[in-house]
Amino acid sequence: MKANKIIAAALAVLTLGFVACNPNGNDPDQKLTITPAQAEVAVGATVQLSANMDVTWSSSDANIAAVNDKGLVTGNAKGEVTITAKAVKSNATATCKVTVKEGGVTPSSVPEVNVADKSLADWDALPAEYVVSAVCPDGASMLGLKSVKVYATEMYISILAEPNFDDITDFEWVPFHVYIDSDNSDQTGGYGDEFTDANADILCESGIFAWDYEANPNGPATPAEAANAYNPAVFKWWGEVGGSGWNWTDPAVSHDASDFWGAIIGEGQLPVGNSQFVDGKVEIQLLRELLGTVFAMNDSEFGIGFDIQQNWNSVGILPIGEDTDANPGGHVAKLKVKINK
Ligand SMILES: [Ca+2]
Ligand SMILES: [Ca+2]
Repeated sequence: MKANKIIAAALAVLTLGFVACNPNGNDPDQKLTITPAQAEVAVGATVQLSANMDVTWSSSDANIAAVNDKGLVTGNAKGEVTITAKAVKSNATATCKVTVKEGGVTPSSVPEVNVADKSLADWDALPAEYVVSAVCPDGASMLGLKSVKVYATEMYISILAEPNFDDITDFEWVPFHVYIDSDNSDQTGGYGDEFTDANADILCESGIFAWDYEANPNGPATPAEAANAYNPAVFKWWGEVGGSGWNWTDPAVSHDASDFWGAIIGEGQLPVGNSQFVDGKVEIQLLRELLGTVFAMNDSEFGIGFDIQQNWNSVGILPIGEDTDANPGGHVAKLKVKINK
């Protein structure tokens, strides 16, 4: 696929550029992240932060919000603080902006998925009417994705994806693409290559598995060893409405190669997403609130679809139907997700 070759070329160029200053390459396993990336708490209430490694926690102003050694933040007075996590084994730091609101603010009753708990039980507790699923039929043209579930709130898009490890065997870099019709409109967006509705406005691109060369010089023994933080580069559709192919960037920002890293943020910069690998599945959370600072977002419903790649070729698409003479490729429209709020 042409788009993949261009992405691969851009990756190769950027990899060369980064080698000199980053001996670890682009290995996101080494990157400290906090979940959630930002939070709100009422005076007298608490909110739990999590980090993806052992850290110490500190607050920029404990009079406004204090944090304990487990990442539990307590709101003390109206205001804003920065909570900093510092990695025990390195000097890496990551921050979370916490806004404390005055008492009387009722804590949101909307449940969120937790992508730092090494558990999928939280999915069972979500309101079923807001959880959308797709399962790959046996007769599909591509079997690399067994199933996905999607759940969205005003803050997050949460995704549970199950790769098919018969098709995913080379863990050097396994791209997982998320295509979002953010405004729920066929009058904007494009990319009809893998779905019948060519209306995607946003493309999120990152790997869900990447081989950590330092930890596993001979290659990962298991998918868990290759599991990779999903912090995507985010691209905007700028081809013709309803078009196909590689038209993902923002010409209003720039035309140069650096823009291939996305319309708003790129890999390894501001956290857009987070993820964990549990029981053969990948739990991903995208910060919908942050996407909304750049993209038009429908506030009640949106469309979403996915592909997974092996050696830069798509081997799985969801949703997908059976591959038939009437519908070669079995392409279908993206899933529709209602936002719980
Ligand atoms: Ca979970
Ligand atoms: Ca659209």
